[in-house]
Amino acid sequence: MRFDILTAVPELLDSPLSHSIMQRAKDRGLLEVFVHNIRDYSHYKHKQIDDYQYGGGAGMVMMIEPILNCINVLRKERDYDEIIFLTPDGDLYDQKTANTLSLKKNVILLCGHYKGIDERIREHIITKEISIGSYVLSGGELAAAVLVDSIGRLIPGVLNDETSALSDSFQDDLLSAPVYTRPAKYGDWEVPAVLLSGHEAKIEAWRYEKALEKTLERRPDLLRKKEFDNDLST
Ligand code: 6GU
Repeated sequence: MRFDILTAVPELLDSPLSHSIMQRAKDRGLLEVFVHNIRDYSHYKHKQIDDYQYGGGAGMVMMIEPILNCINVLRKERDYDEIIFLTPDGDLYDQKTANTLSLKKNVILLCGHYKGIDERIREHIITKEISIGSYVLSGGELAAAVLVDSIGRLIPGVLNDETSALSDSFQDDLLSAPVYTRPAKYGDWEVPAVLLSGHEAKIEAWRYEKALEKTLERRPDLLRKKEFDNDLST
């Protein structure tokens, strides 16, 4: 899978996608990430990329031309399945969207900045608008990194144990059960006995119960969604 990320601040994306699982995915040739500086595609004086908004008001707006120049250079080389704009007023991102996007081949991520981008880019070029949560970031770069990470790890072969993505929180609309490692006893902090029992069925049942408990306590909305999804499939 290939991501092309368009940004006015490419430095923000240097590190988050170059370690751990993301770096391994790149090394294995399963994930490619290219970061493009929108400024390099500006033909205006001083490589200008934004301007005052029509109608007045505070905040600069990113202009059509540098963004479109960059996208057109990329589109000449390959077809893109999605051109996504990261914006706080986009559709709320979730695991289901990550799963869907992990099946795509070429995706452009456009990071907004300042007051926003010229609406005509959104109208005519963008295929999907995504927000990663109900709060405001200074720009779309951190959100783009969140997308690449959450989607990249779903590509077959990226995770070492193929099943581990399946037992992630949210993958089955349940939060994860607690986990423990050595030592079995740390002062008077003890690992639940069932996990030391070697009884696989009991361990599985315990984990499911704990996952249900935690979900009920912290995210009852996920259980209602799960019930609803089950009703639809029966
Ligand atoms: Cl995608 N961008 C910005 N600037 N803020 C956000 C966001 C995106 N998602 C949540 N807040």
